[in-house]
Amino acid sequence: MNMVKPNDLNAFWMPFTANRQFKSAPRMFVAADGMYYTTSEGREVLDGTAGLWCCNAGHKRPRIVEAVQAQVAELDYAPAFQMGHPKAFELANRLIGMAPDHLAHVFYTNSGSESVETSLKLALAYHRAKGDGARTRLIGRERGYHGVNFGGISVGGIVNNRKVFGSLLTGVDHLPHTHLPAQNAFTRGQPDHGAHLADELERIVALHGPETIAAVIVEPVAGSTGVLLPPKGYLERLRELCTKHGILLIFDEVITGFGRLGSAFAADHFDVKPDIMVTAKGLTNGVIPMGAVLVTPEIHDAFMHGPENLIELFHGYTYSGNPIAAAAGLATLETYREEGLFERAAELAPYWEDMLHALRDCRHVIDIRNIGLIGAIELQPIAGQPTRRAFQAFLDAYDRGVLIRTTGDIIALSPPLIIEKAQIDRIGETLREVLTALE
Ligand code: PXG
Repeated sequence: MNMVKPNDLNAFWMPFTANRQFKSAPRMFVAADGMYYTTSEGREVLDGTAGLWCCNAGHKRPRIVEAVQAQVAELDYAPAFQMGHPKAFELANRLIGMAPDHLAHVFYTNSGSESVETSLKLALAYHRAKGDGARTRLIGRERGYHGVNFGGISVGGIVNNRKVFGSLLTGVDHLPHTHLPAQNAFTRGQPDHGAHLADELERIVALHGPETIAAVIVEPVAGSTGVLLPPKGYLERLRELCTKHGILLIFDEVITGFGRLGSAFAADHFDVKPDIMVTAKGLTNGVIPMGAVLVTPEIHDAFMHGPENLIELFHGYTYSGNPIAAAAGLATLETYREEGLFERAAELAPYWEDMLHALRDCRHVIDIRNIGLIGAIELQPIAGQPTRRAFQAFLDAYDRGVLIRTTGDIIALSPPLIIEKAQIDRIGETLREVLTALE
């Protein structure tokens, strides 16, 4: 038997992490409260990223803590197939109550990745249920992030997430990304240029024939790829074209959902109606894994045929609608409502925008982008060493007590919606110090 010390870091192969770098100088969080993490050395670190875009109400929120504690003591697990428990239904109703009016049914998953797979499978099965089974093609977008499972990386467009994993799904095509720095750099909010990129869908439709295309999936605001905002008019145009050609439009709202843009969902913010909405993360404030896919009555009802005692959709997870996740979800939505956190995000957004754009004169900065409580600062990469400069900024900010995220040479920020103005100032001051000292 291998003798492994309890504090040996070797056994855990960490996800999306520079494992060898981490294990040579570990960064460990041992507690969290409100806007702050506590490190294993007892240092406080201001959370500029809501964990990984998920703790929208901040940390250790009493209502959520109590709900999870009570639920685990009352009903720990109920079979997800052919059995139910009340909170999963209650949460579905709450979700439908806060979602755009045209969405009426909820399918539960355990993560953003599973929500994406579920949405793609639903799109294919829906067309087939309607007798339109030739619609099998899925359209994603360059630089899109839709989680890490095979469907998601197939429609996704982040090269490193795809290239070593084989041939992926067949029958997938991609829209161009919408990042046009030459025209749009340093735009506050949605950029003016690029709506025409949605018309590329016409080209893809012409190439394959509209009757072969099941769905288009996009992030309303692309997060993981480094915060790319939809140009003005772009999402509206995509919606028009999908409707025109009988293609389902899927919004992946894993990061834009639950208040990040200052409204419940990006679909509300942009006033564009997707046929399917993919969510996770902020649904439970990151406390328990859970995702939810919201669909229209048309999609749901297309399956509700045939003998009543037969299963209508052969899809689901052991933990779909898990009681503890459902309890966490209910308490989370109640926390958002009670504290008016989505409105708070909308109110803070201009202050947030000013903090970010004040960094324009800092060294290395080549673009700044923002919307709601999301921000991105793009740095000039060090020649021949992409990602190195931003990663150093991440380490330096952490040493100075502020948690940021980096992707490529882009600093991405997405603080909990409970952030105070003084904490926004602190993020700005810390970034200025970091960028000034950065090689
Ligand atoms: N879709 C979108 C749009 C996402 O942003 C997923 C799907 C997958 O969710 P899961 O729960 O399977 O991880 C995501 C996840 C970052 C970062 O810092 C972003 C994500 C995850 C981790 C880090 O950009 N997004």
